[in-house]
Amino acid sequence: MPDTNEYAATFGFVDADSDGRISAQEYADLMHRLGDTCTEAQAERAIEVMDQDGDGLITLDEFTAYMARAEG
Ligand SMILES: [Ca+2]
Ligand SMILES: [Ca+2]
Repeated sequence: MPDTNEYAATFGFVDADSDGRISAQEYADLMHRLGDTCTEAQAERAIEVMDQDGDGLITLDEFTAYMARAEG
């Protein structure tokens, strides 16, 4: 059973404007805050990988599903 509360906390950290969705811009901003370089194209690619309904935004459900898969 994955720890969904932990995923929710991480999601909230990335979701800077707290609208319940992670955009490519928010992802890129996070990478920059972490001291990583991340181009807009790289951020969009990362979002694409997690995005299940193709709206270009990551919901908590999509994020949790991705994290659960990533952790096997
Ligand atoms: Ca957001
Ligand atoms: Ca989506």
